[in-house]
Amino acid sequence: MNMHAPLGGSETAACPVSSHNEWDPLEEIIVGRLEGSTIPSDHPVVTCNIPGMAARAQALAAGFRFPKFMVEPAQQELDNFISVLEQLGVTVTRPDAYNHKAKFSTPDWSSRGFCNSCPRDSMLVIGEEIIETPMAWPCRYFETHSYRPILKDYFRRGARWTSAPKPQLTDELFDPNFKLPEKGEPIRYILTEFEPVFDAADFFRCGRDIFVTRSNVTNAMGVDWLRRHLGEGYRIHEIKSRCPNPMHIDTTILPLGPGKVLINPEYINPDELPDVLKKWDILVAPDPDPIDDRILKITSMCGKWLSMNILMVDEKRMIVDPHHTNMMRQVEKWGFEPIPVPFLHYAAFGGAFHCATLDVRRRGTLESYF
Ligand code: ABU
Repeated sequence: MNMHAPLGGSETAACPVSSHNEWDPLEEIIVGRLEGSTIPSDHPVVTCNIPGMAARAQALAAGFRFPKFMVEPAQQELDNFISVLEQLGVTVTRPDAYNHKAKFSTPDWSSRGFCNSCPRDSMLVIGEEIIETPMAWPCRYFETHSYRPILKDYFRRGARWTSAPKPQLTDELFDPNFKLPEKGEPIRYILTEFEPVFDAADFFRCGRDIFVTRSNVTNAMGVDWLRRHLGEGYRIHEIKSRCPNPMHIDTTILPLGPGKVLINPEYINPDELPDVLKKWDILVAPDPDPIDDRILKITSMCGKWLSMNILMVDEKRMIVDPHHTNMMRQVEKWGFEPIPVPFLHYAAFGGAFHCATLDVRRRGTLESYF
């Protein structure tokens, strides 16, 4: 690995926001923050997606700050991750620290906040535009406020800045009879089609083609809103996932470069992929290495396939957790260069490398790969 190979260069785009896919050489990235993190609310749209033990523990402590024993090791991992990115020549931008415990309300409901550990969810970068997403978790309603200084700076320097319609998040959006599907039952979602909602992390970008999985935070109306907003220059393809509690595409399927897509064999049936993706090399993710540490197991907000939540630095180099030796070895066999960065404690705050970041600038142009 050449940690010091600079990724920037004389061809840097004039617009501070410019990113068309998940693999062009990375120039600037927003990395989340843990200060002020607050245990999310016990609203059904939250608890239906958190693994059993963590959901039960969190329901008891909703609205309290995350305890030090969870924050401190995750913070150390985050600091190291940032320093690796900087050594790779990437500009790292951070949101403001924010008091997520503060209570807020709309005319219909009130909540405390959550955290800004995962910028991947609340903002979607499409070329030179950055879109604040209409998120379905009430405790994330004002999450982008901690990024507003960054967004205003990008706007002043020429980026397009959009906010999707702010959802009402009233009871009509949530199916009161929702139950997670049992094995063999069809996948169903807690969301109705009352209004458009989506998290950016339910989408990935391959130039003019954008892929999405429906989930417990992204409904069909949300996908339609984005499709109509982006217009004819883009095609949005829906990917069918068998995940029983879907939330975010990046532990289900993720492109690693032009012509290469990593799939989770539990959730993706390659025969059911959109036709355009069937022409690509389908790289089947190896089994995740089990995590035996009891605390990590109990506190994780995520599933075992977080092993797939990697960040491409360019078409060859990727940031991977060294715990996931199966993944490290497999990607090497496929010709990639894994950069090991320990990050398991971050799962308690919602994700790993892809979730914890938002690649705002990658050196490259808008292409059609299909
Ligand atoms: N935020 C991505 C985590 C998804 C999962 O738990 O698999």
